[in-house]
Amino acid sequence: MTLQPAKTMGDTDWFVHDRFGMFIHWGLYALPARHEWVKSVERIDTETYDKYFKHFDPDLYDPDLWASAASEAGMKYFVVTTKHHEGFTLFDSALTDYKAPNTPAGRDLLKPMVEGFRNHNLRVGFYHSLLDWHHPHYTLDTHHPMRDNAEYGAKDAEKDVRKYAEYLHGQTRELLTNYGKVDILWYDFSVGRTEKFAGKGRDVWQSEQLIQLIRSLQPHIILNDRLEIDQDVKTPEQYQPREWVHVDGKPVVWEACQTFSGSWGYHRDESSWKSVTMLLQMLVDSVSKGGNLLLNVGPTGRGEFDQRALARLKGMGRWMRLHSRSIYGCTQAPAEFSTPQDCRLTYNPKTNRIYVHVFAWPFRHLHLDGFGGRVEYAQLLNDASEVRMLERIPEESYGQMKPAEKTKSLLTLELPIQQPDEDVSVVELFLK
Ligand code: H79
Repeated sequence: MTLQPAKTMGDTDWFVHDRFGMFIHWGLYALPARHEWVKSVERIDTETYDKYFKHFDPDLYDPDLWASAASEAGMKYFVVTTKHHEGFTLFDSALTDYKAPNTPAGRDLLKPMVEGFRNHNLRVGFYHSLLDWHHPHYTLDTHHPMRDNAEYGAKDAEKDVRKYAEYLHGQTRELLTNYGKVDILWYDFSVGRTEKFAGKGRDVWQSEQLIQLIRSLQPHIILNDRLEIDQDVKTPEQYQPREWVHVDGKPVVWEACQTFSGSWGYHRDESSWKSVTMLLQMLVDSVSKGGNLLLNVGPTGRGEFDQRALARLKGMGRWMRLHSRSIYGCTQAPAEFSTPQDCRLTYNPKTNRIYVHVFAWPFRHLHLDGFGGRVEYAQLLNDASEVRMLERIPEESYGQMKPAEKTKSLLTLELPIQQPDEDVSVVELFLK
């Protein structure tokens, strides 16, 4: 039996099939180019931060190029920051002046992006920050850039955070009304309380009413878990969970979000970029535990994916062209098949095939416990070359083990000495 999460309100059928999406973090923070949290980390006041608003001019922005890079990498959906914590919106909101149309960009940047990605058959998702370091009624909390500024903090008493909630609901209505069908809404995030500051969660966001509004506008939408009320998907951030994510003991739909290099916004000087192999292993690892991967790109202030991002997307696409069969429509393998050391298994229940992803290439033999008598045929996925199933394991052939000592459940494959694909090699097993 394969694990199957219980149905939720949103339509997750396509989501758990497609498995691989692109996150896009694009905002004013592309200009400082040293983390999307720069305003908070460096405690920059809004007046100073304004220089990025005045100079935001993405002259090379061409969403068709972004969408084709995503599509060629094998991604099937995208989620873009309509607003991040800094408060700046990429779209033409009637509720604020702090938006792309009022920068040198001079226009709604979201609309052409949605069109561009739809043209490439990618599903559409919006990330929207619950935090807002620009809104006049957003009070201080432990992450706010002005958290140490007593003079600024004194004004909190005059603020009405309910007005901020209205603004949040209003922008949500705009996003779900003016851009056609939206497949995913990805809020971020609820702030814990500290000794000095109150937290912000479902009471401040008015989460219940907000969810009602969302469902009334787009009932099928996939809504994440960060309004402090779980909905359709759990979202582990910057880590790979050890096993299928469970809530109250039950498996749920989940999606890991990961970066190329640590920062989500464009970061010029980061040197912690992951390799193509590591990124593919993260994708495989997610699917092997019944989850998705949402992999982030931070476009530059000129409106482009930089060369480091493009090179990795290309590398992933090269692999996906030959191996996507082990990703799309796949999930965790049934429990009776155990995962060999250094491997990840995925399983397609429709075709009844198991995919063995070999992360560290072994010397000639791959021993599969639980597979004995269950496999009709085995091949390498990249070139459909047969992988022979051994009747007798080497220990038997050399008389070091009597046939009776080998368990029936064991299947041994004979692999070539040379690893067939330098990224992640895959053996496709056709089950009986
Ligand atoms: O949008 C991306 C992040 O900016 C956002 N979620 C993803 C999708 C996020 N919000 N909060 N967090 C991530 C966790 C907070 C991390 C922090 Fe830090 C640690 C904030 C301050 C210390 C890392 C280092 C981020 C800024 C400095």
